[in-house]
Amino acid sequence: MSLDMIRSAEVAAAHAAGRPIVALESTIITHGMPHPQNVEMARGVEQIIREEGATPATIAVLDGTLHIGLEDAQLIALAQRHDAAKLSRADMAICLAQGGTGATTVAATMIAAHLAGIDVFATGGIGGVHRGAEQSFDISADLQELAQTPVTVVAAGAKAILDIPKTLETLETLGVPVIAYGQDSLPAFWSSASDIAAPQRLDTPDQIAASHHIRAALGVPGGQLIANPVPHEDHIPQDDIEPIITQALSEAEAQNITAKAVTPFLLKRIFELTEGRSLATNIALVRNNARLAAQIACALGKSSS
Ligand code: PSU
Ligand code: MN
Repeated sequence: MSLDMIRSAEVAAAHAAGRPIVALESTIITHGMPHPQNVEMARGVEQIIREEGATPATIAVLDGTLHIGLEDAQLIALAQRHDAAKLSRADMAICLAQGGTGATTVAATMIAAHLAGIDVFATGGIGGVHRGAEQSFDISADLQELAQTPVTVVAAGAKAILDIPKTLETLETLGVPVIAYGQDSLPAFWSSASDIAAPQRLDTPDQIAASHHIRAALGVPGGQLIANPVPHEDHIPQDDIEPIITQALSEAEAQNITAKAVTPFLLKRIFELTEGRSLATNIALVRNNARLAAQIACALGKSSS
């Protein structure tokens, strides 16, 4: 059985011409940010990718069809829905089979991007090992996906609500390269630096494109995680954000928030507790990641033949 996959007009034209394309996820739109900032972010990010000479492909499941690139009206409608499912690796086929509508997480977006021949994907922060995972066993499927699907993911590191050292250890076990862009320290989502040294460092889009190609030539499965620091003028120091994360985590525990609801709950509470500062930084870091992802996609195009 073949899968019905619809490319937006813009993505179809870029695909036919072999031009660089950058995938974008949709869970960040439906579950990561409030309306209307979510749709402003999504459209702004697409525009940055175009300005860098690549084509944006926001990925989602709409009424049982996998969309690679959304038309503007579809993006606007999705951003207003409150009933879109959060689709990870385990959920996507069921949503498609049932004719449902859902937004793709990092894991599901990687699967769809690879299927559509897209090598690079920009997001905010990946999911990872949650704090207290030794009790809850809550480890995002994003990590396993990075180990098996060959897409280069540009993020501002793992979301700082997570246990960053355990997330790094897990990625190391899975053989996923964690590459800080242009600095030695691992970025920590809202904060441009942390006291954790990044396992790897690269300084140019060309180097990242080269290592993407060499991994494929070596026959090593899986992707690479590019940890791109948020610009310093938009960053929130770790000392400012950490007490707020701690408070949001204790509220989540008191309210018995579990499984897929944890990340959206924490992002929303941190947004409220910082009076919007965390959201402004989240938007800034996604925009910064989109720019780098587009540069990597262009570099991959130059070096593919
Ligand atoms: N980046 C953001 N905001 C988000 C996400 C990423 O800036 O909301 C989403 C991604 O879709 C990621 C998901 O895959 O959060 C992780 O969810 P979980 O922890 O339930 O695996
Ligand atoms: Mn989880």
